[in-house]
Amino acid sequence: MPCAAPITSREVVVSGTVKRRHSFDLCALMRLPTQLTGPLDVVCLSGRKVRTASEYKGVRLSALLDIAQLRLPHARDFARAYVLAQAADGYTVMFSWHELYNTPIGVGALVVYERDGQPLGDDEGGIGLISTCDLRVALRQVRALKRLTVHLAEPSGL
Ligand SMILES: Nc1nc2c(c(=O)[nH]1)N[C@H]1C(S)=C(S)[C@@H](COP(=O)(O)O)O[C@H]1N2
Ligand SMILES: [Mo]
Repeated sequence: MPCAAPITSREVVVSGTVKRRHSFDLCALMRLPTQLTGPLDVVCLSGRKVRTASEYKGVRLSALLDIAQLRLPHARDFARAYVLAQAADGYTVMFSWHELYNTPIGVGALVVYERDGQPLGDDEGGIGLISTCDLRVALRQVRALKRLTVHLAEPSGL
């Protein structure tokens, strides 16, 4: 029986409510300022340890958003902006603008392409995402990151 191909990503598209839709392949990511995580336990909500890594290398998620630039009807609308990070298998996690730009979470939210000095292979998803300041890192660790889509939450209409 043939093996299923692993889900993998070689390019991340930033779209949605942005001024300039942008796609970043590995070369484009590697040209941006890099950030290293330091040692990290990747733990799921259940407490199960998925892996221990001595270091991931990547670029800040907010750096990609800065390049694409949010498209805001009113300046204050950043307060209701959020980003969906989506994987090749449909796995989706969310970051709010405030988390990324107004809390320490943003400093540790990285689009990653290397672990422990080795490129993330196709069997490990290629390009991924990790949020190192989360309490349980495995959940917002996205394998095979394909899309970052910016949205604006609907105001209440009051
Ligand atoms: N693309 C993708 N990423 C994912 C998931 C998934 O189903 N698909 N599951 C998450 C959960 S719940 C866990 S525990 C970890 C498992 O890590 P691993 O798939 O890198 O081993 O991946 C996270 N990232
Ligand atoms: Mo998990």
